[in-house]
Amino acid sequence: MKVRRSIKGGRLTMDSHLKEVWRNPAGQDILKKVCLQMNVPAGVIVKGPLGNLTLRNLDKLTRGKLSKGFFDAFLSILNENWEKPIVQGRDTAEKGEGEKAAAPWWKTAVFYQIYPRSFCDSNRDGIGDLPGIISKLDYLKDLGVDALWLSPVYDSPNDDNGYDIRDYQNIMEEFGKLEDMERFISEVHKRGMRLIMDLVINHTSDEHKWFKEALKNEDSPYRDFYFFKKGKERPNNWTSFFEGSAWRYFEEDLWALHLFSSKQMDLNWDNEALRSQVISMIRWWLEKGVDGFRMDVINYISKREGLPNGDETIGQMMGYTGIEHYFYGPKLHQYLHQIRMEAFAPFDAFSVGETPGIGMEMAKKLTARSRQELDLIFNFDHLETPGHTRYDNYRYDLNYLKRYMIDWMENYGPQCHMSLFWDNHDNPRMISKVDPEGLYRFKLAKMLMLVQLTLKGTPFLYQGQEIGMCNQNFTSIEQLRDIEAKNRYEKLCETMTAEEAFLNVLSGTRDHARVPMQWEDGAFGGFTKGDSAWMEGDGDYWNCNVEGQWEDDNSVLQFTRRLLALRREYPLFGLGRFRATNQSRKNLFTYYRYDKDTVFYVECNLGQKPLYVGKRPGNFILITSSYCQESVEKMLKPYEANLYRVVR
Ligand code: ISL
Ligand code: CA
Repeated sequence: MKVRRSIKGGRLTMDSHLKEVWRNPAGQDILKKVCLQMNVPAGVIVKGPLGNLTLRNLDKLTRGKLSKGFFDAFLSILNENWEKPIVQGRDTAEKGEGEKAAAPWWKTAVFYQIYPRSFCDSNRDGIGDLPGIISKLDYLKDLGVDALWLSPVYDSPNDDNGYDIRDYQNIMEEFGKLEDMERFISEVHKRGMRLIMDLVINHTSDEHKWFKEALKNEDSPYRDFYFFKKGKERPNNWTSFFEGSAWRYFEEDLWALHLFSSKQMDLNWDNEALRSQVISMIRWWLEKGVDGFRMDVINYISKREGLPNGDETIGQMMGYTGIEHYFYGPKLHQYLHQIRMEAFAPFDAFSVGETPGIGMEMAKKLTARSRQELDLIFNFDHLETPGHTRYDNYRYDLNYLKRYMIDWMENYGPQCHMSLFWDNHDNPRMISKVDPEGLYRFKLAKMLMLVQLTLKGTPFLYQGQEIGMCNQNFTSIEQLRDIEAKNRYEKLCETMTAEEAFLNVLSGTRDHARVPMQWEDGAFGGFTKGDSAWMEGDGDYWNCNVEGQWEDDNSVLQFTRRLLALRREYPLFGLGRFRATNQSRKNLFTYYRYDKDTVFYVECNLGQKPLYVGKRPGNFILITSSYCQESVEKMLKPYEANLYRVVR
């Protein structure tokens, strides 16, 4: 068969040049990712002679190492997304200075994520709950955050701590009742804050009534809400994020798809009735006054038709087989736009999509105002340095974070807005990845806080970050609760000793971030007044807790509070311009944030060795420092971070 040459009609083929692939948003993101892993500057492809290679040449050069499946999948994704990337400044929805007047609230807001199971227990059963959270709202208000993101509180059998929903319109018994949720919404609003809920709509629990009906009755309209397949063999080779095949066997040759745990069944978004039921459910919550949603793995909702086998090479590279068929699926943009128009827009609700694997160009398409899909996205490329995964035991080099952030600050475009986060409920604590021994724990916590709160975008703090909570010294698998960690441990035990398996799991377990919040230096850190907690950490609350830090002006907590107050006073932190200096100097991260009236300057030592910096001009007025006093000797101390105001 003769293949059409090049990009005629927008289509890319095996005869397209890498230069042309680069012009395609998905193509650019994927090439960037490959280059990053190979430690080759991506510019080589656009500018250098490599850009003239065709995909067919590449195939020959790699001597078939990249399979046909690899190129097929690559080309499908590219051709589903042939439109030009969003060009900076061309978005008509908002531009330059005019943007400030019209900027939506979330562009200058700071969010705080609450993991309800571990925040505060009100009834002594050892499990955090809604009344417990309500009792801490004054604290959050005093801290100075603008909005809360609440991880799932819906009715759930708790296979994955609430990310497996049984009933979207009810509350998990352990957390309270629907009335508690309504009271929570109104108490948040009373304090002038906003609230977003977690929306898990890629999958439901296998105990959801739709799934139960579908399983029981072949002719049920709910059958097509999920991916059921009949046959002796597994329908394809996709793997689950939580180990093993992504297919669960039910009796009589019946299989159903689950990308996560075997109790989290994937929903079929190609079914129109499913879409409309989910949309009504979202509206039901918005009518209750919720201000928006964080949308769980939302980029996985559109699966490629026919659910083709995943390419084994990609599977090995990414750690999961099949991912190329759903991480940026053919109808993703269409479904997001539908949800936006039918559910979010009428309420002017805010949305942040959790989108693992999405690169910058795809992100532009997902968040450009004019396209009406998502407001913000969370991707995770900054959480590990190139070549590492969450389960590697390594030291994170902050110079990578610097490069990554400068790239996004400069290239994401004025019409797009970034989410800024270091920690969440799915990852070990950032300060522990950078400084595993904790030698400079609180200094580092302050530096990272300063960076997070002064870059352009919308910061999301995770509970405990404001006091510098860090990873836990878990000593046995029995202490862990997370299904991902437990499944991984079992799997690893097949090929290594229990000790080795535990050490591997220890590096990456999500439980580091899920231990109870450390409120005071008493039993269970004040999280519960009962005699047990659903999960226990290593007793770190004795030396790191809210109560102690509240009294201490030099604490991470008070430092955070001051920065939050400053951020409130100056919308330029969310909206203004960014200019990095000293870009090529290792361990030195410096930048200006400014608008037409005000200029701030941030200066950080990203390492543990003292770092020489030039003399600051006299018109740099120190606003705050991660040390009690800034270094005067032109040397920055370990992880020293200073914020200046520049007076003209
Ligand atoms: O951590 C990952 C891979 O190493 C991710 O795939 C992670 O599972 C992904 O970010 C999805 O997370 C979200 O959906 C999961 C849930 O377990 C997580 O807590 C949630 O944040 C399934 O609902
Ligand atoms: Ca409780």
